[in-house]
Amino acid sequence: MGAVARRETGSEMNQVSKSVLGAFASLLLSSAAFSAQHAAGQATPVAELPVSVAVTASDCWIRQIPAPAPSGGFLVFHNQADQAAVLTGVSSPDYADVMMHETTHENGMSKMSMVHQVSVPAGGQLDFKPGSYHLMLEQARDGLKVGDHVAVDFLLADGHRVSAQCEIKSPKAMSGMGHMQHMKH
Ligand SMILES: [Cu+2]
Repeated sequence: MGAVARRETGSEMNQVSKSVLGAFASLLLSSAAFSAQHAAGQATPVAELPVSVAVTASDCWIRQIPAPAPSGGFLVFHNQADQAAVLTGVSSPDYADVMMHETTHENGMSKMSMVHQVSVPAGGQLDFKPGSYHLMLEQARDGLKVGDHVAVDFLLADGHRVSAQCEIKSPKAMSGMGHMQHMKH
C-alpha cells in the first residue's frame, strides 16, 4: 500500500514538472522563432505596427474562465474608411495564445472554428459577441484578475494595427454563451 501511494505521488510530481518544463521549452522556442523572424525582417511584432486611423475598437471585455479552459473575448470594431478592413491576426502580451473564433449554427447545433480573416465593412462596424465572432484567449499570465485591463492588438491586412483595452470580467458576467464549450476543443 505504502509503495503504491508513493509511486502515485511520484508520478503526479513528474507530470507537474514535465508540464512546467514543457511550457518553459515552448516559451524558449517561440521567443527564439520570434527573434529570428524579427532579425530577418520577415515579421514586425504587431505591437510595433502603426496604429490604424480608420479602424478602431471599443467595448472590449474578456470573460475570464479558470484555466485550463480558454477565456472568451468580445468587442466592437468601427471602420471609417470607404473600403472594408480585414483583420488577419491578433495577439496580447497577457496571453500566450489568442485566436479569432466564429460560432456557427447548423441543424440546431452550434460549433466554433478558428478564423484567419474577418472583414469589417466599409463605413460600418462589426461585433465580436457571444454566439458569433469572438476571441479565444489561452494561458493568461499569472495574477490576471477581474477588473484588470489588458491590451489586445489586431493586425490588419493593410499593415496597420488596431489596439483594444479589454476589461477582465467574472465568468458570471452576462453573456448568453457558455464559453465552456471551448472545453471540447
Ligand atoms: Cu470559441
